[in-house]
Amino acid sequence: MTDTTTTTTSLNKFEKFKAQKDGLAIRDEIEKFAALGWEAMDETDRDHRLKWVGVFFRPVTPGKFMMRLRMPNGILTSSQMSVLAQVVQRYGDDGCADITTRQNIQLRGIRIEDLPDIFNRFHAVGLTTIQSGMDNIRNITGDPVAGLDADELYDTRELIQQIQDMLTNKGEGNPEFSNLPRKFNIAIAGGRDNSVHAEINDLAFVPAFKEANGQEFSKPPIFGFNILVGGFFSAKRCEAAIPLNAWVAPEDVVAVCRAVLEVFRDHGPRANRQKSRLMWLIDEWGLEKFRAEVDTRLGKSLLPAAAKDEIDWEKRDHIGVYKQKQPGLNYAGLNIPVGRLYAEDMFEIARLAEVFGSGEIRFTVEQNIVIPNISDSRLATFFTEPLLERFSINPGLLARSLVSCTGAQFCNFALIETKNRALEMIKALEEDLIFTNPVRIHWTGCPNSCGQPQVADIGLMGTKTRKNGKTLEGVDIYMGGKVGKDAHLGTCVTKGVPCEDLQPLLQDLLIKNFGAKLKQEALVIS
Ligand code: SRM
Ligand code: SF4
Repeated sequence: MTDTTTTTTSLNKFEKFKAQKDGLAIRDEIEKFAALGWEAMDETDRDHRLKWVGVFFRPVTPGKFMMRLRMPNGILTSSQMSVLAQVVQRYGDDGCADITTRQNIQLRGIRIEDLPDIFNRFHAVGLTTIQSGMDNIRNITGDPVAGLDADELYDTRELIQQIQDMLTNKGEGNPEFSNLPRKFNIAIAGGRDNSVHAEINDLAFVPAFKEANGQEFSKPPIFGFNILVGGFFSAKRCEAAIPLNAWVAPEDVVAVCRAVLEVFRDHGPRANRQKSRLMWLIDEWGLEKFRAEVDTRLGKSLLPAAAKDEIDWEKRDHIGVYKQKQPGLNYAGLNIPVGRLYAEDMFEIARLAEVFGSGEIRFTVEQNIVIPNISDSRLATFFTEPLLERFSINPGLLARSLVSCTGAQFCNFALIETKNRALEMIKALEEDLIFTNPVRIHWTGCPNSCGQPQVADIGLMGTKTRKNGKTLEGVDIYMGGKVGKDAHLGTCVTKGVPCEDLQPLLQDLLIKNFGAKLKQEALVIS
């Protein structure tokens, strides 16, 4: 039976331009655009279709583009990092990079005339930006300590690479998945602490053991994943992912991703972009029909979910130095304030990874980095590296958990400036208060929620607010986000606080709800 959802509804303007020319067609036009220059380009190509190759026109800084990479499982090599550094270095003060909330990196200041050269350089070191924006599948997140953590249940690295290779045709571009109804997020958790925020992805896999079937009780339980579907944030609606009531063995995960995406691609609602994410299709069909359609595409029935999953730890932030499962080796988590890097930083990180580790670098969804494979004997020298003064392995308890989206500096959706404001606020709060535990504060510049305020202890979402007859930058405050075991989303508790009045209010919240103490009081008591 053919579903009529996509054929009977009218198309929005995005669907129209996608139908006129597939975004991936842009791959063959880069040389032409480079010669033409950004001002003479067709606007739809420039503002939208370039995102299919990860190139984002920035109306805030016209002519200076952003490039979004793909970093499966958040892993890159020191030579890749050096190439990224070289690219931003050529733009002087305009060039910088941001580690993103999807374990990924974005470069800034990019000139369109340089794209052919940049793509050649990326190709030479195995980097790709393909299908990283617009109606494509975003960077696939995995455990940042996959393969290093003695307690891990599954090393997510290879599986995530396989999924990316399937979805992007090994980074060259895959027209099968270049016209989804909307963006799509996939995550795989490999440990017990849900390091990927599984609950906020359209499709997520969480570790779960399944009893061997009826006749085989004597056999040990089999490792696999329970599947979650439909998690997403948008300006109009935010939902945690729900169980699909299905379990999958690791060897079938790639096929399940393909099946779910085919269903979404062919049946997902396309009329209204505010109602196009996967959950809207699940709402329309009901979970049973959705699951049955996935089974059909898969060519077999998914097994029912395992009775429980294995997420039973609090979420770790990996900041600091930790023993690896490999004897004599350690990984170091460095705090990168709000994920912002400059060329010199990137060269230095690449050097540290080469000199002290194995040349590998990893990103976390908290916008920090991990350098693995540092031997015990090299640790003492590693600790003396000047870069650790800026990118600390032992930062303040607010600084270590701070996350911020791009905000008004580069993003035209932003209602407020975020990154610099977030840093200044943390500095001021840490000056006045003493903390006993980290408090996770996430800033996001608008209701699109790229900075995930709903997963934070305190989430700050940019808004415009009024005070004394004036319109000011303000925030809506979210609280109650729980990550790791029993993850659930926080909700809005206060609306429209002017940014200029925020510091005392946050101070109060931190004292009342998170055990912070005023430094002066602590001194008097002691
Ligand atoms: Fe996002 C759009 C930045 C993670 C929800 N996001 C944008 C754009 C592309 C808008 C634009 O063109 O300016 C932002 C680019 C600004 C810039 O110059 O950097 C942008 N999003 C980001 C990043 C860089 C935030 C960060 O500082 O880390 C993250 C990049 C991730 C990556 O590597 O791919 C980023 N965005 C997210 C997340 C978090 C996540 O995935 O865990 C979300 C919420 C989760 C979700 O998508 O369900 C998110 N971004 C959005 C939305 C709302 C989606 C919706 O369904 O309505 C938009 C707007 C849109 O797509 O229409 C958006
Ligand atoms: Fe831009 Fe809004 Fe996303 Fe921040 S949350 S990066 S301001 S779209």
